[in-house]
Amino acid sequence: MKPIDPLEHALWSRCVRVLAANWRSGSTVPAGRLYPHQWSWDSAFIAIGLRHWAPGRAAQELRSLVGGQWDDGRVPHIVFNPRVADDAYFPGPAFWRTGFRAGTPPVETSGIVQPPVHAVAALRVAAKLSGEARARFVRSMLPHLLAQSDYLHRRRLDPGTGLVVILHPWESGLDNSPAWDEPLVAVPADPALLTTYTRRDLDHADAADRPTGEDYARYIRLALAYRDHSYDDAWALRSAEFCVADPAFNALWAWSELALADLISLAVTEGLTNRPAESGIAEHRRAARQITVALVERLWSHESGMFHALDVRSGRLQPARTVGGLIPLLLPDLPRRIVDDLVEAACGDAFAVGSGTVHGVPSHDLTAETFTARRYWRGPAWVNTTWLFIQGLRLHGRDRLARALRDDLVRLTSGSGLCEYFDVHSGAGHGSKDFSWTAALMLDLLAS
Ligand code: 9WN
Repeated sequence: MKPIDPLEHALWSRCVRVLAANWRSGSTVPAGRLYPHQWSWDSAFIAIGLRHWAPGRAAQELRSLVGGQWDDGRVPHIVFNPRVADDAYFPGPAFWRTGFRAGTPPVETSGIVQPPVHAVAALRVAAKLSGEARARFVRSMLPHLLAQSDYLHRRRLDPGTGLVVILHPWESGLDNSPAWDEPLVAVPADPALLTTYTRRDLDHADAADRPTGEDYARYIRLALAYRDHSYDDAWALRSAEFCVADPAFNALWAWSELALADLISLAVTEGLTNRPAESGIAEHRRAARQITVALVERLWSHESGMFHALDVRSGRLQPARTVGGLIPLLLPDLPRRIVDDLVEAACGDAFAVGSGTVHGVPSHDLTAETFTARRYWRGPAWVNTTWLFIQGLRLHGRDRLARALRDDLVRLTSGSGLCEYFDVHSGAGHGSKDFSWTAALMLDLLAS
């Protein structure tokens, strides 16, 4: 599996070294100092890469994450490591106080979720395991993944759109994306909150790269309100100040529903479950189709030729063009003309993919006033979102562009290191160095 090309071979070894260094007896931290716990969608990406080098570890990674699942099925966005000091990361366990709520696991976790990429990861990890190890892994993961899917359907679905909503920008994984700017105007930013709490991210990263103090004041307010209503989703769907249907989250949910159907099918074929084959498989495939239809009906914009976030409170489709609006390319049931438009939007002025003038897929519209070269999700390219877009390109037979993006990422990370994100023009790395999902997904691209 190791590449033969010397540049790719060297990159492979570097990725393995980063993943080995960020492993903490049972799971991987996204970055040693900035993110010293286990994060939800990070672990899915990490497992997708780890399976090429250490499939047993990839299985452990996912099992460790679902050890933090709540009784209602939510997979929390952080599973805290009890051996790490509470104030090493903000907000830590003392802020979320999930231990006081019924139905939470013995480990401390946060109370919000992140995009559900886990069934996709589990399916790919299962394919790398064999014999008893594979049987044990599939048997142990399936109930957790079904419960996660059930949670999203039962507790997070907005009946008006047929899409799930995010209740906090952190739930998107694209934290300070300009797609949330308008919905966040409705959330008062109280600077006094930042005198009560201390941000830890600024101890390890440049303030110019990270979300602003005002962003954080809003993040804290939203998290406190959810926490103080015992993480009750019925309350949140009615009353939370931030309630958004995000195209990326929903596309990843539909993608996971398809993977879940395939995982059930595998379990049935290999005699690992007593579930009646047809019911589960057909149900999850149908769910994926329904989500795709809802995405097209509710979040597609003819003008921009891409998907946009919907502020459920105001009913307004958000004008910002962001990478999240390109991620639905992952879905196989998209109408052909939408696939064509999405690829055209990615290759146009706003994202310039494939033009040779930018690296990866920019996280935000290059032509927008709100574009910034280095601030987190407001411009820079990230390896995970670029990797997701590559998966969509491959699915729809756009192999030449997929290959060009892959080769660009290989050159970029070989030159700038396995950083958290990159300036799309200069290629300079920002955020954390030795970032786990960058290393893991580069392993996956090198293996493909
Ligand atoms: C808040 C861990 C996480 C990623 C997110 C990324 C960033 C956290 C933060 O780091 O978010 O969850 O402190 O900024 O935005 O996508 O999962 O790598």
